[in-house]
Amino acid sequence: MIWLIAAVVVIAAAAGITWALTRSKNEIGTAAEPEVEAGEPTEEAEPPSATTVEAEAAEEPSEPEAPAIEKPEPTAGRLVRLRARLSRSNSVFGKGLLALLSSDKLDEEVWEEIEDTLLTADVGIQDATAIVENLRERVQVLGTRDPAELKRLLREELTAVLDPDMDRSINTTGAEGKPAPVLVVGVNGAGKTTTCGKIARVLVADGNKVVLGAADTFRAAAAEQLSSWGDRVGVPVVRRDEGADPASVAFEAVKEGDEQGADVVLVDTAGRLQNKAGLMDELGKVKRVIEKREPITETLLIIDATTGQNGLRQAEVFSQVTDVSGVVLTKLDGSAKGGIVIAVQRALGVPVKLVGLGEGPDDLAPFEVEGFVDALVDGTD
Ligand SMILES: Nc1nc2c(ncn2[C@@H]2O[C@H](COP(=O)(O)OP(=O)(O)OP(=O)(O)O)[C@@H](O)[C@H]2O)c(=O)[nH]1
Ligand SMILES: [Mg+2]
Repeated sequence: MIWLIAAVVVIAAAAGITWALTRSKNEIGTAAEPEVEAGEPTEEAEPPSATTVEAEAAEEPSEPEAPAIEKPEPTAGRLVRLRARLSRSNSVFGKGLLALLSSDKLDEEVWEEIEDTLLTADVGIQDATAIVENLRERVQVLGTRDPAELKRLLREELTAVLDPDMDRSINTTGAEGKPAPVLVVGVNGAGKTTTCGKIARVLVADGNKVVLGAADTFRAAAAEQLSSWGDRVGVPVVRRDEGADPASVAFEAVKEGDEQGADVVLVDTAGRLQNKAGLMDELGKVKRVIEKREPITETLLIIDATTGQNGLRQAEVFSQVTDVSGVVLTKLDGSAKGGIVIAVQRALGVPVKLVGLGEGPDDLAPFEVEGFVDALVDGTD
């Protein structure tokens, strides 16, 4: 009798595994996943031999080992949730400006200080001058010294310069029945691979079928890093050995995406090579080769916000070889200054679409002008 009960327990556990696997397979909609291979249902469902039963029966009935597919957080309201992460230096900047604007006497010297504060916060010279000119004129016309009114004016000027009408959506709509290739570029260490992983999570959470392409073949660890992001949300990663041609990996990824009926193929690239010209040639080739199969719907340039104006100059080179359609500003939770958002948009003429606010898997938020300006002006805590 005991044998019979034990056998039933084992068969029930095996059935549990089978169910969990099938369920997660449907949820993520991918074909061959390493997690799926790990537990072939047919083998598990074999009637257990007496010895197996004995071993199993001696142990506590164990939980079925379902693959650890994570459920990412929804993106709505992320900027609000992560607002406290925005570097404290940003709220210091907002408060500093307000204090200056509320000075007893708004003379030439104070206006210069206001401009300096904007420049120190990484707002480029063109916008810093424009903000000061506009504020100055409006303060004079209104003749106001009311702090609430001054705050409103500052908020309006910062909002205007950030251009709230720019389209900040990520285009992930491919041609009819074809995957949308999204290319991710940027200098080394900017956060490309991490951002690919974070975006994949968001896409999966929104019900998209995603394939990742590890076109950074410069370091073996790069593909490994991307795979670990993919594994967490059950997204397959197309990768080749270190030193393989990045363009062919990118091509293979799009092909794989097409064959698997994926909605989006995210292609991670290298940020460093022996020399800059080589890297740019390579990126140009990656772009051309992908487009032999499908037009790229979005090219995201990843910029580390903490590198300020200097990082911006380096990033500009990338926009010369790829048609950058959006910027992801990472590490805004670090020592970055808020004004860099303004400078980036001005220099590149493309919108900041997403912001990275931490190393955690869901620490990526859609950039919203209003929420960002509120955080600057009202502080982050
Ligand atoms: N604090 C913080 N760290 C981040 C953010 N985004 C990325 N990082 C960290 O930045 C480091 C570099 O990120 P990667 O994604 O490896 O950068 P990469 O551009 O792929 O680098 P290469 O492949 O070497 O060119 C990692 O330690 C990330 O965890 C962010 O928004 N905030
Ligand atoms: Mg990388």
